Amino acid sequence: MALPYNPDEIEAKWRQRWDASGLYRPDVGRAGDALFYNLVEFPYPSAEGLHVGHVFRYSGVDAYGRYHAMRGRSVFQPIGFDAFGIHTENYALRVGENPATLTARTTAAFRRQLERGGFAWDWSRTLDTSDPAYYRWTQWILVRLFAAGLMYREEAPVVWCPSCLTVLAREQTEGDRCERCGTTVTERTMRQWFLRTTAYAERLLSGLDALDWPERAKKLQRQWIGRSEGREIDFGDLTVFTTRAETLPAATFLGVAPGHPAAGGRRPHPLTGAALPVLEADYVLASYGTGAVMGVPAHDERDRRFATERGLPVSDAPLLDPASAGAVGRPAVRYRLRDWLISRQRYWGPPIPIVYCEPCGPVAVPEAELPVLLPSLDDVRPTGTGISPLAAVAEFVETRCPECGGRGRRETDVSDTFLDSAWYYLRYPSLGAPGADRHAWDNSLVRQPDFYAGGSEHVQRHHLYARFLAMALFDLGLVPFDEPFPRMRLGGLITSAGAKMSKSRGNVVGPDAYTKRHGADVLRCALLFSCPWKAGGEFHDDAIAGVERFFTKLWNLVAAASGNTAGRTSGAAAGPGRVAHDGKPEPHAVAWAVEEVTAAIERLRFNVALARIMEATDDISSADGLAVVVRLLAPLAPHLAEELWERLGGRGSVHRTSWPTAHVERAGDPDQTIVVQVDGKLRRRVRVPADASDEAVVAAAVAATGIRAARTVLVHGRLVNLVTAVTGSRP
Ligand code: ANZ
Ligand code: ZN
Repeated sequence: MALPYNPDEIEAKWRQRWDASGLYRPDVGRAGDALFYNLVEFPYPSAEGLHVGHVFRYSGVDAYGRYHAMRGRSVFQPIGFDAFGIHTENYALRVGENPATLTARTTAAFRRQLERGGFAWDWSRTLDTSDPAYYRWTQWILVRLFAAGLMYREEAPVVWCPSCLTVLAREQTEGDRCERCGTTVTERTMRQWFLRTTAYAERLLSGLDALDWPERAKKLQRQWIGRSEGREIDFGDLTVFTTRAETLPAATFLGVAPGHPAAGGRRPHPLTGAALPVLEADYVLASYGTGAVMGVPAHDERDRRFATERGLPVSDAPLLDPASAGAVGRPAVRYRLRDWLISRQRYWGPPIPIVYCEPCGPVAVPEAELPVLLPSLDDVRPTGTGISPLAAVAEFVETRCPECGGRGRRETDVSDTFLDSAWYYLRYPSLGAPGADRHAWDNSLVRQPDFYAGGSEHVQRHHLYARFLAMALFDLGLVPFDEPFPRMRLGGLITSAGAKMSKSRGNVVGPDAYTKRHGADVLRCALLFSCPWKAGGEFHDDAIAGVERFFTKLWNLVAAASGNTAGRTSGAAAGPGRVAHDGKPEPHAVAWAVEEVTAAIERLRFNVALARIMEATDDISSADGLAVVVRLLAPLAPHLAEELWERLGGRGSVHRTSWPTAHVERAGDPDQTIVVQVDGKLRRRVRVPADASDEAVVAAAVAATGIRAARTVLVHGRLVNLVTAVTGSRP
């Protein structure tokens, strides 16, 4: 079914009006507490355009922002481009193009699609991490961290991707594979730059409790930080870390990481004096604990396997009792978290702003000399030698030492792209204000996003790095808060043909064909209708037809109600006071819709919101009722809602109207909605007469759930909790 309107025409018209009226350019400095900083992770322009997964994520975030605007907030919703980094560079290498020219093209394509989607982005405050005006400040952050001792260079065993030809941070592996390309990584010992994330391990962990984040995100970060309480026990000069000190009497060997200097020797047991062999074992990680373990084959599975392979003895010596186990060695806390390795032997990133000088050592580039510009280069391919292609550019490498003025050589590695994105949210609010080019951010404008929408794949990378950096910058007195994202939700992924979209699978679906044929509103709603925003799921073309049917019906209802029958009309009866087909007077359908849609949007359940709007529209046909429906639809289908609002005689932009409240719309409603919980978890809502007795409310709740409760908790007029078992509480 075709739409009764031309989406290209109508959507372009409204976008122009929004732009001309500055609807999405709030006065960040003056808004005060009314400001609602609505942030979503910005895209990597590492393809020719967006895919519908982006549109899905952004449609939800945009609907949420627009909803808050109608609730009276001054919504600031910026977007930019995470253009530097391996993502984009790998794509450039694959298509045989220079990353600089490629990025210019892909960024423009992304921007065009982001504009066409009808999102409320504030384009007066956008950024691109590969722009010198931006990465100057990424480098400035490194200079500050270096001065504070939070950035250091060290030779260490590091993760190497043999396909990306660079070292990686441990967060950027999945199991033993490169997060980017899926290649199995190897380990190399190299001299590299690190940021001291481990200095913040305890704060990163304890700070999680106060964050309004999904529990699964907190859990993932906790696991990644991996706090472990145990003891350090000395075997002569070799110290091991153990979480099972009581097994010490049964230790029959010492395991060390491959390459450990103590390998091949012997160390006497601290209790028995026996000389235990020190053996290299693959399962002992150099970078965890002390890099050495006591092998207790009788109690540890990996030790048992190793002992069996090597013909080592198994001892069943009795364990220490807890009291004496607490006397051996020293208490020790260890974290799985490692310092953040930020060196990349690649081209497309901000050069690490360090100069090496014989007498002075590594010296930071003075702040006034930033940015250290990335030189243009014809052959940007990674060398694989552990040295960045920038080393080939003599004019870049050779410089003067900022300290003594003597001969210096620049660092030729660039920094990790996750550093670019670890601070971008600090800069957005300051953009467009005077002096934006003179600082990374303005402390009178900087603020935490009120809402952050991310992806679960970033919890142990981007979200962790951003938290570390906020803490470090706070300690340096550079920002007024030490958590970046106090309130965060994770969006699900759109799948296509049952799988996550990827170029290698060939199942990437772009938005353009849909927007061209059906318009942005139809695509937004079809995506949001396909699956829950937080869970994600499969996008089916059927959703397009369903949304078009609904838009057509609503269009015709509005045409009929506004007395304009020029368009296609369904001939539906119009006018206030119409009684809906189930016998409920229309105002109740309106009040119900307001309640349901509000609750759904608050919970980011946009599929439910749309379904409720559709259901309610079956019972609504008056101009007043439809005006409420159009306002409820405005966050989800922003162009169509404007058009219908205008046709209904509404004044100004529908996006500047206030969100309908059930309280007002409910006037005269003889029913009330009761939330039904089972053991404290929301299960249903039931409608009961406003004057129903408590017994009748409980009976309705029991009937709706089929649950026989051991006990019920009733909040008059609002909620029934059916408790099925008595747990945790004493009688
Ligand atoms: C003796 C022992 C006996 C252990 C036993 C376990 C069970 P988490 O909880 O992850 O901290 N370990 C210590 N350092 C290691 C390293 N660098 N590489 C690999 N394994 C290492 O685990 C701590 C336990 O992991 C330690 O306690 C140690 O083995 C091992 F029945 O010591 B245990
Ligand atoms: Zn790789």
